[in-house]
Amino acid sequence: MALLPILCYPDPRLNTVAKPVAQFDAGLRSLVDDMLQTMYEAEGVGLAATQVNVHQRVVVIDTSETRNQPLVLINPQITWLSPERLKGEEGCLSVPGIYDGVERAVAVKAQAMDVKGQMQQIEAQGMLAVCIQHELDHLMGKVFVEYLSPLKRNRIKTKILKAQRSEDS
Ligand code: GNR
Ligand code: NI
Repeated sequence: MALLPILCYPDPRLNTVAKPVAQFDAGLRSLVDDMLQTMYEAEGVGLAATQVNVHQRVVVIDTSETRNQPLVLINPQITWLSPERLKGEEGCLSVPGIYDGVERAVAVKAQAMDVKGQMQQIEAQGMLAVCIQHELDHLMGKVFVEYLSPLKRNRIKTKILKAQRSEDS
């Protein structure tokens, strides 16, 4: 197991579109283990492979209180989005310290393989529904701040770049 470094917005590698996983092999199992460890260590509810600079359709999620109910989504697809939408506060491990409102479908249906290549059907609402939409956006190269106004986004960019400069020096 290994902790993986998380890319930080506005790193352009976060805009890469991920490719489907073709091989359900030991390399995939090891990536999933490392992503789970990285997500738990960072105290996130989800992590997309894009965020650790691996451009394959792999997502891990755990929205449980107890942090012991990992969900592994390989090649996930959303098959239904509820017409009802709600704006909720989001954060992202790739945009540290920033929280803002994003409108999302309140419920989704999705299908994805597990780490063994077995198809699973998922019906989600609440935090899990938000998280699935947020993580699938990452796989398409989209970060939640890209839903915000250009003014807010530029303020966020400046704030993060400043913070990084003071860490570097
Ligand atoms: O840890 C996370 N919390 C969160 C809160 C509200 C909406 C979405 C999220 S996902 C985020 C982890 C992350 O960045 N996943 O990509
Ligand atoms: Ni994120």
